[in-house]
Amino acid sequence: MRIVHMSDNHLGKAQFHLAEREEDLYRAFNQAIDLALKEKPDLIVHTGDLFDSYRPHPRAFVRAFEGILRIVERGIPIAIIEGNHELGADTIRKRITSPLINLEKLFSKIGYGNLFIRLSPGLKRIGDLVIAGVPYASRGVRIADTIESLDRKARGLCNCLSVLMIHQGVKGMIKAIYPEIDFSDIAKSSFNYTAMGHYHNKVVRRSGMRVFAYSGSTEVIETREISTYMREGKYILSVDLDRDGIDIKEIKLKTRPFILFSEKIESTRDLYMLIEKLVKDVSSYEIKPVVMGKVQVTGNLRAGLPTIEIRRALLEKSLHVNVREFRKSSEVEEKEILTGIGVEDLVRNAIESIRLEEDEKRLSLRIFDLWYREGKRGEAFVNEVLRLAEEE
Ligand SMILES: [Mn+2]
Repeated sequence: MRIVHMSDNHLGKAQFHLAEREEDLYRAFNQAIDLALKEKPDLIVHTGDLFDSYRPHPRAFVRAFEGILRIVERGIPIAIIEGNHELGADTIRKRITSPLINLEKLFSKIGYGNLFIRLSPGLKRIGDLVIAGVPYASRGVRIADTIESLDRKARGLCNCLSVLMIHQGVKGMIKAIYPEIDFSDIAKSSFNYTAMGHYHNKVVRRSGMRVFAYSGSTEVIETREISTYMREGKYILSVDLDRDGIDIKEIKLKTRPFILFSEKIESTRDLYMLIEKLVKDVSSYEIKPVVMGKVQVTGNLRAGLPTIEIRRALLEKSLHVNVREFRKSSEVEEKEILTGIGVEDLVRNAIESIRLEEDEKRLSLRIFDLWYREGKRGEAFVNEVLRLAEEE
């Protein structure tokens, strides 16, 4: 039995407000599907954040529909769960809504209701395989109980191989920026393969005969992914599931190159040496790269000169150039940029230091969570804040 695991396409996101980046994400999604189909899988599992927003632009919705149609038209089922990005408040109907519900209706209408499988949460038997899926649940909601109950039902259904799909930050699997559940919560279940979404870098962990894996996103979604992306790239996973064991093929996607740099500059000579190096680097790619960097200026170079000169030299051969200039090294800023960790603590400490009532502090943190961890922006953010205020 072969399944292909993919996740986190974030369709509709236009990184850096660039149409090209929106197209890049569609391209990566379609490439992932092409490569998945080549594997001739019995099933495709999608672990959430297909869309970047719970109210995606019709363009993103159509692209998603067209891509998934290519899967189901071949008679291949796709199982999917909601990620945090596709869950939001419908303030008129006073309920949580998701664009995956609309996709489900559409596929059902055109006769593919049996092949487009949304688990919310739920369980489904496909031949000799049982798949269970739990959509994203925010911190505080205990999903361990849901997993345990699905595990029990799966075992009751048949003596089959089984797959669990979740969209959570699992402590013990990732450098926990957002730990939401513990590894023990999933390890104590009996699923053969646990497919995970939410974390955008690939992580494959074996434990005896079982495998727990994040396939990672199909493109660079957040800038904090860049350094890992430059070393490893982006993937989908082709999983050969067998009674005797699990074989995993990591299939690399061909995605837009990124260049990340961090340099200290003392003189104009340093600056032009850096530019020369970057120009060479940028020119070595077939596809125009995105360049992100920071320069720490220590000498008496004119403020703004490095930024202007680097941009001018690279712009033609790059899709996007983002250079930040620092006069003094700021330890906090540096930490934040290098690791992406620490932001939550910084905000938490800041909120703690303000004279607020406990419930006000809690609400402030929840609002910060919505923005930082759950990725809610614009109207979605406002709707969620209104809902929270109503609850409190
Ligand atoms: Mn995601």
